[in-house]
Amino acid sequence: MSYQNARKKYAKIGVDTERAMSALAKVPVALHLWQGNDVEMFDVEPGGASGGIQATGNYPGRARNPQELMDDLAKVISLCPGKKRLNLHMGHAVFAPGEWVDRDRTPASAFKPWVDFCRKHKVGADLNATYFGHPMNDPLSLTSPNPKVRRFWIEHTKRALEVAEYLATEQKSKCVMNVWIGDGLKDVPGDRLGPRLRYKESLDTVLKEHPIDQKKVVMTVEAKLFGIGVESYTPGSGEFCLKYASENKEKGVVVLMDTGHYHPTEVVSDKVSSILAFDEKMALHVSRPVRWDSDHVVSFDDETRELAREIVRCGADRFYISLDYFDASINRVAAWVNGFRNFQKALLFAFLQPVKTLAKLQDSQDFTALQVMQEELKLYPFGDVWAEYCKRCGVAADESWLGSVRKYEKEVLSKR
Ligand code: RNT
Ligand code: ZN
Repeated sequence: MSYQNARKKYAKIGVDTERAMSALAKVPVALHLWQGNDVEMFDVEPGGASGGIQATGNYPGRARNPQELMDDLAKVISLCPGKKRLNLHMGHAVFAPGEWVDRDRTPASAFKPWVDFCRKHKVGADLNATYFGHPMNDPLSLTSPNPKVRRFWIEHTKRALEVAEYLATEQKSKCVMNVWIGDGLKDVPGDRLGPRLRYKESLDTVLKEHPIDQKKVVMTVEAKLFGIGVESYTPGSGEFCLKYASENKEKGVVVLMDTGHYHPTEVVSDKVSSILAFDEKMALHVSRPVRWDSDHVVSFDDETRELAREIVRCGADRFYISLDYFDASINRVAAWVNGFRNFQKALLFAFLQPVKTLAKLQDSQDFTALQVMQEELKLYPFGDVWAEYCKRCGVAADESWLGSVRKYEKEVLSKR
Protein backbone atom coordinates (compact mmCIF):
# COMPACT_ATOMS: atom_id res chain seq x y z
CA MET A 1 0.00 0.00 0.00
CA SER A 2 1.27 3.50 -0.74
CA TYR A 3 1.56 6.10 1.99
CA GLN A 4 -1.39 7.99 0.53
CA ASN A 5 -3.59 4.92 0.71
CA ALA A 6 -2.43 4.20 4.24
CA ARG A 7 -3.27 7.77 5.14
CA LYS A 8 -6.81 7.28 3.83
CA LYS A 9 -7.25 4.00 5.66
CA TYR A 10 -6.23 5.60 8.97
CA ALA A 11 -8.36 8.67 8.27
CA LYS A 12 -11.43 6.40 8.19
CA ILE A 13 -10.95 5.65 11.87
CA GLY A 14 -10.25 9.27 12.67
CA VAL A 15 -6.45 9.04 12.76
CA ASP A 16 -4.43 11.75 11.02
CA THR A 17 -1.12 10.19 9.94
CA GLU A 18 0.42 13.61 9.29
CA ARG A 19 -0.34 14.67 12.82
CA ALA A 20 1.05 11.39 14.16
CA MET A 21 4.36 11.90 12.36
CA SER A 22 4.76 15.48 13.47
CA ALA A 23 3.88 14.58 17.07
CA LEU A 24 6.52 11.85 17.07
CA ALA A 25 9.14 14.19 15.66
CA LYS A 26 8.77 16.33 18.81
CA VAL A 27 9.37 13.56 21.37
CA PRO A 28 13.00 13.45 22.49
CA VAL A 29 14.40 10.02 23.27
CA ALA A 30 17.85 9.77 24.81
CA LEU A 31 20.44 7.42 23.38
CA HIS A 32 22.31 5.87 26.29
CA LEU A 33 26.06 6.01 25.82
CA TRP A 34 26.80 2.78 27.64
CA GLN A 35 25.61 0.52 24.79
CA GLY A 36 28.78 1.49 22.95
CA ASN A 37 31.31 0.27 25.49
CA ASP A 38 29.64 -2.31 27.70
CA VAL A 39 28.98 0.02 30.67
CA GLU A 40 32.69 0.65 31.14
CA MET A 41 33.61 4.16 32.22
CA PHE A 42 36.52 6.32 31.09
CA ASP A 43 37.48 7.87 34.40
CA VAL A 44 38.68 4.61 35.98
CA GLU A 45 40.68 1.60 34.82
CA PRO A 46 38.36 -0.64 32.77
CA GLY A 47 37.44 -3.77 34.62
CA GLY A 48 33.73 -4.40 34.67
CA ALA A 49 30.81 -2.27 35.62
CA SER A 50 30.08 -4.04 38.95
CA GLY A 51 27.17 -2.63 40.95
CA GLY A 52 25.09 -5.61 39.94
CA ILE A 53 25.08 -4.87 36.22
CA GLN A 54 26.99 -6.61 33.48
CA ALA A 55 27.15 -6.60 29.71
CA THR A 56 27.37 -10.10 28.27
CA GLY A 57 29.09 -11.09 25.03
CA ASN A 58 32.45 -10.29 23.52
CA TYR A 59 31.70 -9.09 20.01
CA PRO A 60 34.71 -7.18 18.70
CA GLY A 61 34.74 -3.40 18.32
CA ARG A 62 33.94 -1.95 21.76
CA ALA A 63 34.61 1.79 21.97
CA ARG A 64 37.70 2.13 24.17
CA ASN A 65 37.82 5.87 24.62
CA PRO A 66 35.61 8.97 24.27
CA GLN A 67 36.64 9.58 20.67
CA GLU A 68 35.70 6.05 19.57
CA LEU A 69 32.41 6.36 21.41
CA MET A 70 31.70 9.65 19.66
CA ASP A 71 32.55 8.15 16.26
CA ASP A 72 30.16 5.26 16.90
CA LEU A 73 27.45 7.57 18.16
CA ALA A 74 27.70 9.75 15.07
CA LYS A 75 27.07 6.63 12.99
CA VAL A 76 24.09 5.69 15.16
CA ILE A 77 22.58 9.17 14.97
CA SER A 78 22.85 9.15 11.17
CA LEU A 79 20.76 5.97 10.90
CA CYS A 80 17.95 6.77 13.33
CA PRO A 81 14.87 8.86 12.64
CA GLY A 82 13.43 11.17 15.27
CA LYS A 83 14.50 13.61 17.95
CA LYS A 84 17.48 12.45 19.95
CA ARG A 85 19.29 13.33 23.12
CA LEU A 86 22.35 11.69 24.61
CA ASN A 87 22.32 10.06 28.01
CA LEU A 88 25.77 10.44 29.55
CA HIS A 89 27.32 9.07 32.72
CA MET A 90 29.63 11.06 34.99
CA GLY A 91 32.17 8.34 34.19
CA HIS A 92 32.24 9.57 30.60
CA ALA A 93 34.16 12.64 31.74
CA VAL A 94 36.99 13.48 29.36
CA PHE A 95 40.28 14.46 31.01
CA ALA A 96 43.25 15.96 29.23
CA PRO A 97 46.55 14.22 30.14
CA GLY A 98 47.53 15.10 33.72
CA GLU A 99 44.13 16.59 34.55
CA TRP A 100 42.44 13.53 35.98
CA VAL A 101 40.59 14.00 39.27
CA ASP A 102 38.47 11.55 41.21
CA ARG A 103 34.69 11.39 41.02
CA ASP A 104 34.14 13.56 44.08
CA ARG A 105 35.79 16.41 42.17
CA THR A 106 34.81 15.93 38.51
CA PRO A 107 34.61 19.42 37.02
CA ALA A 108 31.96 20.46 34.51
CA SER A 109 34.76 21.31 32.08
CA ALA A 110 35.40 17.57 31.65
CA PHE A 111 32.16 17.52 29.68
CA LYS A 112 33.09 20.23 27.21
CA PRO A 113 33.94 17.67 24.46
CA TRP A 114 30.46 16.18 24.89
CA VAL A 115 28.87 19.62 24.69
CA ASP A 116 30.74 20.19 21.44
CA PHE A 117 29.64 16.81 20.12
CA CYS A 118 26.00 17.54 21.02
CA ARG A 119 26.14 20.93 19.38
CA LYS A 120 27.57 19.46 16.20
CA HIS A 121 24.89 16.80 16.03
CA LYS A 122 22.09 19.06 17.29
CA VAL A 123 21.14 16.85 20.21
CA GLY A 124 20.56 17.61 23.88
CA ALA A 125 22.15 15.72 26.75
CA ASP A 126 21.10 14.15 30.04
CA LEU A 127 23.32 12.72 32.74
CA ASN A 128 23.70 9.97 35.32
CA ALA A 129 25.83 10.08 38.41
CA THR A 130 28.13 7.03 38.32
CA TYR A 131 28.13 5.15 41.61
CA PHE A 132 29.62 1.87 40.37
CA GLY A 133 32.89 0.37 39.12
CA HIS A 134 35.03 2.47 41.45
CA PRO A 135 37.47 1.77 44.32
CA MET A 136 35.31 3.85 46.68
CA ASN A 137 32.59 1.19 46.49
CA ASP A 138 32.99 -0.74 49.73
CA PRO A 139 31.03 -2.25 47.84
CA LEU A 140 28.26 0.21 48.75
CA SER A 141 27.96 3.91 47.96
CA LEU A 142 25.28 6.24 49.34
CA THR A 143 24.09 3.55 51.79
CA SER A 144 27.48 2.56 53.16
CA PRO A 145 27.79 2.36 56.94
CA ASN A 146 31.14 4.15 56.50
CA PRO A 147 30.58 7.93 56.66
CA LYS A 148 33.70 8.60 54.55
CA VAL A 149 32.37 6.46 51.72
CA ARG A 150 28.98 8.11 51.93
CA ARG A 151 30.58 11.58 51.89
CA PHE A 152 32.58 10.68 48.76
CA TRP A 153 29.42 9.71 46.90
CA ILE A 154 27.46 12.68 48.26
CA GLU A 155 30.16 14.93 46.83
CA HIS A 156 29.99 12.99 43.57
CA THR A 157 26.23 13.57 43.39
CA LYS A 158 26.74 17.30 43.95
CA ARG A 159 29.34 17.35 41.14
CA ALA A 160 26.82 15.57 38.92
CA LEU A 161 24.23 18.27 39.65
CA GLU A 162 26.82 20.89 38.69
CA VAL A 163 27.64 19.10 35.45
CA ALA A 164 23.90 18.84 34.71
CA GLU A 165 23.54 22.60 35.26
CA TYR A 166 26.42 23.18 32.86
CA LEU A 167 24.87 20.91 30.21
CA ALA A 168 21.49 22.65 30.62
CA THR A 169 23.07 26.08 30.27
CA GLU A 170 24.96 25.07 27.14
CA GLN A 171 22.06 23.32 25.45
CA LYS A 172 19.42 25.76 26.68
CA SER A 173 17.13 22.94 27.74
CA LYS A 174 16.58 21.08 30.99
CA CYS A 175 18.96 18.29 31.88
CA VAL A 176 17.89 15.14 33.70
CA MET A 177 20.38 13.98 36.33
CA ASN A 178 19.62 10.40 37.29
CA VAL A 179 20.57 8.71 40.54
CA TRP A 180 20.83 4.95 40.46
CA ILE A 181 22.96 3.13 43.01
CA GLY A 182 23.94 -0.51 42.70
CA ASP A 183 23.95 -0.93 46.50
CA GLY A 184 22.41 -4.08 47.89
CA LEU A 185 22.94 -7.44 49.52
CA LYS A 186 23.42 -10.89 48.10
CA ASP A 187 21.76 -12.67 50.97
CA VAL A 188 19.05 -12.11 53.54
CA PRO A 189 19.68 -8.79 55.30
CA GLY A 190 20.18 -8.44 59.03
CA ASP A 191 18.85 -4.90 58.74
CA ARG A 192 16.65 -3.57 55.99
CA LEU A 193 15.75 -0.20 57.42
CA GLY A 194 19.29 1.00 58.21
CA PRO A 195 20.61 1.20 54.62
CA ARG A 196 17.36 2.80 53.46
CA LEU A 197 17.58 5.45 56.15
CA ARG A 198 21.20 6.11 55.13
CA TYR A 199 20.20 6.35 51.46
CA LYS A 200 17.49 8.84 52.39
CA GLU A 201 19.84 10.83 54.57
CA SER A 202 22.52 10.91 51.86
CA LEU A 203 20.06 12.22 49.27
CA ASP A 204 18.67 14.75 51.77
CA THR A 205 22.21 15.97 52.40
CA VAL A 206 22.80 16.42 48.68
CA LEU A 207 19.59 18.45 48.33
CA LYS A 208 20.45 20.55 51.37
CA GLU A 209 24.02 21.27 50.33
CA HIS A 210 23.21 21.69 46.64
CA PRO A 211 19.54 22.55 46.08
CA ILE A 212 18.42 21.65 42.57
CA ASP A 213 18.32 24.57 40.19
CA GLN A 214 14.88 23.64 38.96
CA LYS A 215 14.95 25.84 35.90
CA LYS A 216 17.81 23.77 34.60
CA VAL A 217 17.88 20.38 36.26
CA VAL A 218 15.55 17.54 37.19
CA MET A 219 16.93 14.94 39.56
CA THR A 220 15.47 11.49 39.01
CA VAL A 221 15.74 8.52 41.36
CA GLU A 222 15.77 5.13 39.64
CA ALA A 223 14.20 2.20 41.44
CA LYS A 224 15.42 -1.38 41.21
CA LEU A 225 14.47 -4.77 42.51
CA PHE A 226 17.76 -6.67 42.41
CA GLY A 227 21.06 -7.05 40.56
CA ILE A 228 23.79 -9.63 40.03
CA GLY A 229 25.26 -10.30 43.46
CA VAL A 230 22.59 -8.20 45.15
CA GLU A 231 19.71 -10.60 44.68
CA SER A 232 18.14 -10.38 48.13
CA TYR A 233 17.88 -6.71 48.86
CA THR A 234 18.30 -3.31 47.22
CA PRO A 235 17.71 -0.23 49.37
CA GLY A 236 16.57 1.81 46.34
CA SER A 237 13.48 -0.29 45.79
CA GLY A 238 10.33 0.70 43.90
CA GLU A 239 8.59 1.87 47.05
CA PHE A 240 11.64 3.75 48.32
CA CYS A 241 12.10 5.70 45.10
CA LEU A 242 8.39 6.44 44.70
CA LYS A 243 8.22 7.76 48.24
CA TYR A 244 11.46 9.71 47.97
CA ALA A 245 10.37 11.41 44.75
CA SER A 246 6.90 12.26 46.01
CA GLU A 247 8.21 13.65 49.33
CA ASN A 248 10.76 15.78 47.45
CA LYS A 249 8.69 16.77 44.45
CA GLU A 250 8.82 20.46 45.35
CA LYS A 251 12.60 20.28 45.40
CA GLY A 252 12.79 18.97 41.83
CA VAL A 253 12.93 15.21 42.31
CA VAL A 254 11.10 12.87 39.94
CA VAL A 255 10.82 9.07 39.97
CA LEU A 256 12.43 6.99 37.22
CA MET A 257 11.16 3.58 36.23
CA ASP A 258 13.35 1.20 34.25
CA THR A 259 11.33 -1.45 32.40
CA GLY A 260 13.69 -4.18 33.61
CA HIS A 261 13.54 -3.33 37.30
CA TYR A 262 10.40 -5.07 38.49
CA HIS A 263 9.17 -8.59 39.13
CA PRO A 264 8.98 -10.43 35.80
CA THR A 265 5.19 -10.43 35.62
CA GLU A 266 4.93 -6.72 36.42
CA VAL A 267 4.94 -4.24 33.56
CA VAL A 268 5.87 -0.57 33.63
CA SER A 269 3.15 0.17 31.07
CA ASP A 270 0.65 -0.51 33.85
CA LYS A 271 2.51 1.61 36.40
CA VAL A 272 2.98 4.97 34.73
CA SER A 273 -0.65 6.09 34.96
CA SER A 274 -0.59 5.50 38.72
CA ILE A 275 2.31 7.90 39.04
CA LEU A 276 0.83 10.45 36.67
CA ALA A 277 -2.39 10.45 38.66
CA PHE A 278 -0.32 12.27 41.30
CA ASP A 279 2.73 13.76 39.60
CA GLU A 280 3.13 15.95 36.55
CA LYS A 281 6.27 14.21 35.29
CA MET A 282 8.12 10.93 35.43
CA ALA A 283 11.20 9.42 33.81
CA LEU A 284 11.71 6.14 31.99
CA HIS A 285 14.55 3.83 31.07
CA VAL A 286 13.31 1.70 28.21
CA SER A 287 14.94 -1.71 28.18
CA ARG A 288 13.94 -5.35 27.52
CA PRO A 289 14.18 -7.80 30.35
CA VAL A 290 14.28 -11.44 29.25
CA ARG A 291 13.43 -13.50 32.36
CA TRP A 292 15.40 -11.02 34.45
CA ASP A 293 16.88 -7.50 34.14
CA SER A 294 18.96 -8.69 31.20
CA ASP A 295 19.04 -5.37 29.31
CA HIS A 296 18.36 -6.85 25.89
CA VAL A 297 18.05 -4.54 22.89
CA VAL A 298 14.65 -2.84 22.85
CA SER A 299 12.30 -4.65 20.50
CA PHE A 300 9.05 -3.65 18.78
CA ASP A 301 7.28 -6.09 21.07
CA ASP A 302 3.96 -6.10 22.90
CA GLU A 303 5.18 -4.47 26.12
CA THR A 304 7.19 -1.78 24.34
CA ARG A 305 4.15 -0.93 22.22
CA GLU A 306 1.95 -0.90 25.31
CA LEU A 307 4.37 1.41 27.11
CA ALA A 308 4.43 3.71 24.07
CA ARG A 309 0.62 3.74 24.03
CA GLU A 310 0.61 4.84 27.66
CA ILE A 311 3.16 7.56 26.90
CA VAL A 312 1.00 8.89 24.09
CA ARG A 313 -2.25 8.61 26.06
CA CYS A 314 -0.90 10.30 29.17
CA GLY A 315 0.93 12.98 27.15
CA ALA A 316 4.45 12.43 25.83
CA ASP A 317 5.63 15.74 27.30
CA ARG A 318 5.13 14.33 30.79
CA PHE A 319 8.00 11.86 30.35
CA TYR A 320 11.77 12.08 30.31
CA ILE A 321 12.65 9.09 28.14
CA SER A 322 15.95 7.31 27.74
CA LEU A 323 16.89 3.93 26.38
CA ASP A 324 18.88 1.62 28.67
CA TYR A 325 20.25 -1.68 27.39
CA PHE A 326 23.64 -3.14 26.63
CA ASP A 327 24.23 -6.07 24.35
CA ALA A 328 27.86 -6.99 23.71
CA SER A 329 27.03 -10.20 21.83
CA ILE A 330 26.28 -8.46 18.52
CA ASN A 331 27.59 -5.44 16.64
CA ARG A 332 27.14 -2.69 19.22
CA VAL A 333 26.36 0.05 16.71
CA ALA A 334 23.66 -2.13 15.13
CA ALA A 335 22.28 -2.89 18.60
CA TRP A 336 22.08 0.81 19.37
CA VAL A 337 20.39 1.69 16.08
CA ASN A 338 18.00 -1.25 16.21
CA GLY A 339 16.77 -0.45 19.71
CA PHE A 340 16.32 3.23 18.97
CA ARG A 341 14.45 2.55 15.75
CA ASN A 342 12.26 -0.03 17.46
CA PHE A 343 11.24 2.45 20.11
CA GLN A 344 10.49 5.03 17.42
CA LYS A 345 8.31 2.42 15.75
CA ALA A 346 6.49 1.78 19.01
CA LEU A 347 5.87 5.50 19.49
CA LEU A 348 4.64 5.94 15.93
CA PHE A 349 2.39 2.92 16.33
CA ALA A 350 1.00 4.55 19.47
CA PHE A 351 0.44 7.92 17.79
CA LEU A 352 -1.54 6.05 15.12
CA GLN A 353 -4.08 4.67 17.57
CA PRO A 354 -7.59 6.08 17.70
CA VAL A 355 -7.10 6.93 21.37
CA LYS A 356 -10.46 8.61 21.96
CA THR A 357 -12.42 5.88 20.18
CA LEU A 358 -10.80 3.17 22.28
CA ALA A 359 -11.44 5.07 25.52
CA LYS A 360 -15.06 5.59 24.50
CA LEU A 361 -15.53 1.89 23.78
CA GLN A 362 -14.18 1.16 27.25
CA ASP A 363 -16.40 3.71 28.98
CA SER A 364 -19.48 2.56 27.13
CA GLN A 365 -18.53 -0.96 28.20
CA ASP A 366 -18.46 -2.27 24.66
CA PHE A 367 -15.63 -4.65 25.45
CA THR A 368 -16.35 -6.77 22.40
CA ALA A 369 -15.70 -3.91 20.01
CA LEU A 370 -12.75 -2.77 22.10
CA GLN A 371 -11.08 -6.14 21.78
CA VAL A 372 -11.84 -6.50 18.07
CA MET A 373 -10.64 -2.99 17.31
CA GLN A 374 -7.37 -3.40 19.21
CA GLU A 375 -6.61 -6.63 17.35
CA GLU A 376 -7.50 -5.28 13.91
CA LEU A 377 -5.40 -2.19 14.50
CA LYS A 378 -2.32 -4.38 14.68
CA LEU A 379 -2.62 -5.03 10.95
CA TYR A 380 -3.34 -1.49 9.85
CA PRO A 381 -0.78 -0.27 7.26
CA PHE A 382 1.58 1.00 9.93
CA GLY A 383 4.64 0.02 7.88
CA ASP A 384 3.74 2.47 5.12
CA VAL A 385 3.54 5.36 7.57
CA TRP A 386 6.83 4.25 9.11
CA ALA A 387 8.45 4.23 5.66
CA GLU A 388 7.16 7.72 4.98
CA TYR A 389 8.40 8.97 8.37
CA CYS A 390 11.87 7.51 7.76
CA LYS A 391 11.95 9.02 4.29
CA ARG A 392 11.15 12.45 5.70
CA CYS A 393 13.84 12.00 8.36
CA GLY A 394 16.36 11.04 5.68
CA VAL A 395 17.04 7.53 6.94
CA ALA A 396 16.40 4.05 5.53
CA ALA A 397 12.94 2.66 6.20
CA ASP A 398 14.03 -0.97 6.17
CA GLU A 399 16.96 -3.19 7.09
CA SER A 400 19.17 -1.64 4.43
CA TRP A 401 20.75 0.57 7.15
CA LEU A 402 22.61 -2.53 8.28
CA GLY A 403 24.74 -2.34 5.13
CA SER A 404 26.10 0.97 6.33
CA VAL A 405 26.91 -0.52 9.76
CA ARG A 406 28.65 -3.48 8.11
CA LYS A 407 30.80 -1.08 6.12
CA TYR A 408 31.64 0.85 9.29
CA GLU A 409 32.46 -2.43 11.00
CA LYS A 410 34.86 -3.36 8.24
CA GLU A 411 36.52 0.03 8.07
CA VAL A 412 36.52 1.10 11.73
CA LEU A 413 35.29 -1.38 14.35
CA SER A 414 37.25 -4.41 13.17
CA LYS A 415 40.50 -2.44 13.44
CA ARG A 416 40.13 -1.75 17.17
C1 RNT B 1 21.04 -0.47 36.21
C2 RNT B 1 20.27 0.73 35.84
C3 RNT B 1 21.07 1.90 35.36
C4 RNT B 1 22.20 1.52 34.46
C5 RNT B 1 22.94 2.68 33.85
C6 RNT B 1 24.24 2.26 33.27
O1 RNT B 1 20.27 -1.58 36.42
O2 RNT B 1 19.31 0.39 34.89
O3 RNT B 1 20.23 2.84 34.78
O4 RNT B 1 21.79 0.67 33.43
O5 RNT B 1 23.08 3.68 34.76
ZN1 ZN C 1 18.19 1.99 34.04
